Parts: sequence; C-alpha cells; structure tokens
Amino acid sequence: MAFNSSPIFLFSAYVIIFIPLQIVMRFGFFDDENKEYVITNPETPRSWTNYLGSTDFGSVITNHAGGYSFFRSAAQGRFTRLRFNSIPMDQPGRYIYLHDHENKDFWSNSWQPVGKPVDQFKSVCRHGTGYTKISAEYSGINSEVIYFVPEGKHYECWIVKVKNDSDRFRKMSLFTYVEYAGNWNAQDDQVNLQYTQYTVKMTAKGNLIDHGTNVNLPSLPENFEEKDQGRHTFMGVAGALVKGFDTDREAFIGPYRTYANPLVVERGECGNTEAAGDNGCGVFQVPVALQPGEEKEFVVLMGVGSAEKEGAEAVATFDTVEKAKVAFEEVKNNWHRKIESLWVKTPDASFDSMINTWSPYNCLITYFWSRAASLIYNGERDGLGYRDSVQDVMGTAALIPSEVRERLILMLSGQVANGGAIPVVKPYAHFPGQMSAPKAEEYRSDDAMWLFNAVPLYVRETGDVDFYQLDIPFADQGSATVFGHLRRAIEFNLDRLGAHGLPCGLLADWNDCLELGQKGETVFVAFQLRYALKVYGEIAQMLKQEAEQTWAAEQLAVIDKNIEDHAWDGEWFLRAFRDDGMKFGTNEAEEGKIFLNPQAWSVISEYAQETRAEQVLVAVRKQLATDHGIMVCTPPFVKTDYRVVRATLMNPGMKENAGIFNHTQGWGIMAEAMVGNGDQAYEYFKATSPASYNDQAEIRQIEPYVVCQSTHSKHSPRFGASRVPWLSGAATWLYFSATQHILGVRPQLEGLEVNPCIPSSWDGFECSRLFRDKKINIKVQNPNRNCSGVSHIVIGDQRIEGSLIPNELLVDQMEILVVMK
Ligand code: IFM
Repeated sequence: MAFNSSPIFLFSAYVIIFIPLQIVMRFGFFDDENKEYVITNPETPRSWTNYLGSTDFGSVITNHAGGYSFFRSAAQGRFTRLRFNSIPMDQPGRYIYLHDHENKDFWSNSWQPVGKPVDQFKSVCRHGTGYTKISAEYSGINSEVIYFVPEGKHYECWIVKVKNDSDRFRKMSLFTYVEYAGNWNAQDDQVNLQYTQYTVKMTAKGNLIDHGTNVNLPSLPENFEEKDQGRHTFMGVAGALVKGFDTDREAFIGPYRTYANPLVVERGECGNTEAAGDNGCGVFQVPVALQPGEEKEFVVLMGVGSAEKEGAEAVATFDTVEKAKVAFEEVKNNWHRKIESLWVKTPDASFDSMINTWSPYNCLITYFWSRAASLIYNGERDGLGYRDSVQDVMGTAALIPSEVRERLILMLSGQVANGGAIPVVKPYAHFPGQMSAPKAEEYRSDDAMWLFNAVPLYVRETGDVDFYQLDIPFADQGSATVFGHLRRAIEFNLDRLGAHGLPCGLLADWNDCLELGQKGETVFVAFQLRYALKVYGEIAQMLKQEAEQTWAAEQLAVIDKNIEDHAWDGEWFLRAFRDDGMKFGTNEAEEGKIFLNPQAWSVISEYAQETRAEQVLVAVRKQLATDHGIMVCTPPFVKTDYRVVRATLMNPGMKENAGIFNHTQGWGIMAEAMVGNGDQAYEYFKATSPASYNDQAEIRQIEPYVVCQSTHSKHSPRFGASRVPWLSGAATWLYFSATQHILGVRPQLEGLEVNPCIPSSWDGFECSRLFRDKKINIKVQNPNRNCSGVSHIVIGDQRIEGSLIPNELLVDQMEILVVMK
C-alpha cells in the first residue's frame, strides 16, 4: 500500500497554498502481459478471491489460500469446509504450513492463517485465469504454491516449491491442510451437526488419504441431489516421501487453538490420527532437508473419488512435478485462448486491463457458477436462476460459442409451454417435459424476455441461423422451435396485460423488491416487451415469416400506444403501477421518484429517440448518477410500508433501495452510447469499472479486478463501498456495453460492424477480434475527436462507406482501417 496521508502547505511571501496530496491506497497491480492481478500487500481490506476449475469441479480461492472446493454444485457437492461470514472471512482453506526444525519457528506459505508480521514476511499472490500462485519469503526460505485444476480432472493440483535462500543447512517439514465436510450438502454440513458429526470416516495409507462420508450407504451417481449416499474424496502426494499424516481435525489443531497455530505444526510432527466421526482433515507431513541454494518441489492432489481408485490414478498421472507443470501450462493457455476473442489497445490502460483479461474472465466465471459459489454465495442458492443465467450468456457468446449454444438449449428447455419460465434450472436435475410448471403467483414477468437479447446475440456471433429452427422441448410439456419459444415468451406477457395495457409485474420484474402482483403493471417490462417485438419482427423478416412479422408490428404498435398514453411522468418514465393504481417512479412521490431501468430501456428498446431520449438521459444524469455509478432509484424508501415495496427492508443507499446496483450500469452506458454521447458513456464506465479503483482500493474494498453486485450509494454512510464480488449480471453488461457499444465492435448477420462511441479525448484505438474463426485487426482513427459516427472503412485499397465489414470481404488475418467522421 502506498499511503501518502497528510496534505502539504506551501508558504510563499504572500499566500499559503493548500495542495491536497492524493492518497494512494493500492494493494497490487495488473500484470497485463501475464493476465494476472498481483497482490503485493496481503493486508487487503477483504480477502480477494479467484476461481479454479470448470462447471464439473470448482474451487474458490483467496489471496490467503482460503476457500473451498466442490463437485458440480457448491450447495450439493461441497466437500471441503468454509466458515462463512467469519473474521477472517476466508477460513479455512488449502494451506501449506512450514516448520523449521532448527528453531521450531513455523509459518504458512500464504500470509494467513499464521500471519507473520508483514515487515518480516513478504507475500505475493498472483491471481491468474483458472490458477492462483502464492509465494512467500521468510527467514531465508522461499516457498511457492501454484493451485489449479488440470483440464478435465475432478481434482486440484498444488505444485509446491521450497528453496533455501539462506547460507546454512535447513531441516524443515511441510504440512498440507484441508478441512473436510461431514456431508457434501453444504447446509447439512454447517447446521445439522447432530447428524454430520457421525458420518465422516477418514483413512490413510502411504501417500493417500481417503475422506469418506456415509460410507456404508451406496453411492447414487444418477441422483446427485440425494445427500445421504456414500461419497469419497482423496488427498495424495506425489514426488516426495511423506513421513506422517493426520486426518482428525481436533488432533491436528488442538482443542483451544486456531488455524494460526496448529498443535502438530508447532510440534513439527504428525500424530498419524484417523478420524471416525467428528471432523476430518487432510494433513501430510513432508520432510525437506535443504542445503544453501537447494530447492525441492512436490505435488499435492486433492479431489473427488476414493483414494484407492481415483486418488491412485491421480498420483500416477502426476508422478513427477514436470507433468504437473505441463498440465498447469495447458490450463493457463486454454483460459487465455478463451478470452482472446477481443484484444484492445486504447489510450486508457485500465480500460484495456479490464477488457483484455478481467471482464471476459469475470463473465466466464459468472456464467459457470451463476450466483451459487463465492465467499458470499454460500450454498443457499443453487442452480441457474432463469433471468440471470440467460443474461450471462451474452458475456460469453464470443468466448465459448458452442458451450453457449448448449446452455441456451438448456435455458430454453426451462421455459414452460405458456411462455413463462421456471425460476431456477438445475443442470444436474433438469428433465425437460417432466418438470412442473410454476404456480401463477410464482412467475416473474421479465424471465423469458431476456431471451431476446441472448438468442439473437448468439446467432449474430456465430451465423448459426438454423438455431431458430431447432426444436426444443418445454420444461413441462410439448416442444417448439427456438423461434416458437420466442413467440411464446411474448405471448406470456401479452396474455398478462393490466388496466393500462402494460405487462403485469407478477412476482418480480428484474427488481426482486417490486412485487407488483397479478394486476400491477411494470413499465420496465413494457420496454422489454417492445424490444422483444422489435427483435422478433426482425427475425421473422430474416426467416421470411411474413405473417409473424406483421403480427409483431401490430402488437408493437399497441404496446407503444399504451406506453405513450400511460407511462410518461412529465420528465421521465414511470417505473410501475400497483394494482390499486399507485405509481412507482413519479415526481409526485416522496420516495422512489425516479428509477433507472425504464429510462435506460426506453432508449435501448428504441422507443425513446432524439428529444425524448435526451430528456430521460438528462434525468438520469441529474437525479441518479453519482461518482461511483448510477443509482437504481432515488430517493430511498424509508417511510413507505415494506408491504408496498420490499426495498424498505434494506438500509437507504443499499442494493435495490437506492443503491448502485451494478447489474444495471451497462444499460446506462449503452443508452448514452446509443445516442452518440461517448463522453458520458465513458464516464459511466469509469465510475463503475473495478480497475478505476486500483489506486483507491479503500473505497470499494473488494477486488479491483472484478465487478460486484452492489455499491453503496450517496444515501449510505459507506458511499462507494462495494459488496458481493464476482458473480453478478454486472459482468455481462459491463463487458457487452464496453465492447459492443463503446468500442462498437458488433457482430451482425451480414458481417462485422465497427461503430465506436468513444470519449472525444481518444484519437482512436486498435483492436483485434476473432469473428467466426477469422482474426480481424482493426485500427480506428478519430481525427476530429468526435465521439461517434463512422465515415468509412478501408480494406487494402478498397474504401467502404459506413461501418460494416461485409461477410464476403472477411478473411483471416485481415487489416481494417476505420475512419470516424
Ligand atoms: O434481478 C435480480 C437478480 O435476478 C437477483 N438479484 C437481485 C436482482 C435485482 O433485484
């Protein structure tokens, strides 16, 4: 942390000049070349996390090696333990302790949990794509652990290195540590102790430990959700001799100690304990004797399956450190390939750090784990929430198009025959055609509307137009083509219009705190419906379905009229009507006078244009924009009864109660970009972009490399503080708005469009885009420092008017010049 605190006073003969020095509070930096965020000061305001693995096997890991591991689901498959919402917030984890037999001193490779004084202990954590590397320098010993999940494997691999940098012989012991769950069901493991304290059975043999739960019950591979079944995980060591083990947590730590000073580590000697019931742990003692300058490496493998079978196989696969290093490089390269679909160089290095690495990586992690696995999401949520997961597709369509196609098929099969959607799709327990449809009061009005953003985006990215004709079952009964699913989604809302001819809000309409019910109406979803009808009409035209195109145009005209007649408040659009006629988002109200969603979506849906668009965007700038992002509404609800709006449950300035809900920030950016206001779009981007806060990390407090759910607004005493990092709709919309609207690199069915809306201070930028397997290198020139408007494109000696590079001119490795007006 660089910390310059006090202002300086300069005295001259006549005046005293007060120059406030900027306080720089920084804990690390972006290593763009290696696509890593490097934490050089371990005393981060909160634990800063990363993810390992895939949707089959995942791990949450912090800069202190804290976190947990899970198979398929953090709720149903969590086999190592984390104590949520504790201090520190990330314990236990996957530790390597070091014991010096000469003086009995001990420490951990990660600064925590032992926590040696930072002036004597140098810690560096490199969070990379799908791996984390933590190194320490202490007492003349250098150590390093690289954590990753080898491709296609259901186990973690830790490459451990220890080097004697002192000038004397050192006799050390290294100890592994993980703490095991009593049941893979996270809730049972945390609270149903009268049961889970009797289910663990630990055994150790040679270099393998077996962690069993309910071992006398059969295992049920076809029934993942059944928690009472026999399950095994293993820990193994390869490339080193083990001297001892402990698998009984209490024996390892001691009854009145903590992870900071386990009894066995202090003693320097394992007790060879095997837990039967109570709490299991995975500890191996690896003795290491090092001459000055000498180093030793070995591998720890930890994952799903029995020690006897899968454990033995894992140890055989990685019997040398070299093999583990090859697997590590493979993981790194695979992730880099996934996020390389767009590379950019702009005048703003922090914009580039986000767009070239962290934004797409954040989108992928959110896509994989939805809202179900982090230090905050603790297993209470499981599966793919419908609306969120359909939107998550948009951030990843360019990165992993074939996986996205499968995910879209899954989500479309989560739609029921009436066009609405089941609220959560659990990939491991989803049986299309056999699911029950939600009860009337359980539907959300926006769920299936997001398909109109996601499906066409996937088709434009890939050119897979046939996707619209693919037949997909509904969750409950029957089937339809993708085009048919889209039609049903629209019908769902058209069948549920209220007194003003606007869609009914139902249980929620994106905003979980607005429970408008079966008759209350939502202006936000009215704009979504308008957008859906517009998009549906365009698809119908492309598919030459003229009757459908006409139908969409007729319905759109009706919705537009209802919006015009009922949704305008005078200076901005209303948010909603309750069924008793009460309005949300009106200047007449004392609380919740204006909401962001309908203003942004009036522009995004192209309902509001020119003067009207300018009017609503001015209202957003004046009423809702702050230095740290745009508030979801204002003023906060304090007096309004919580039965009228559930936002009252939250403190003012937090989350849906006039907080800065980051999911929505991209919509503000898009709306400004759509009217050509690149300066304002960029200002909104900077206010919300995590990297903008790297030198002021004390404001957000969370990771400066990933988005988060919500930022405290000016109505909160913690203005700027940000919470619930990583898994948020903010990931998709920040990446989407920055790449497709600010940079303006937009796949179209007819080709690749480059239509930037940038700040007037930029004289241009360079980027390269992988588009349908072709690499397009683009140079944008902005000679007149305009925000928007493309004059022409130059390809070789050919000049094309406008902003589209047509399909027929696209070839691999081509150079394009885009000249702005
Ligand atoms: O839109 C929702 C999301 O689905 C879950 N978190 C809260 C958001 C806003 O209410």
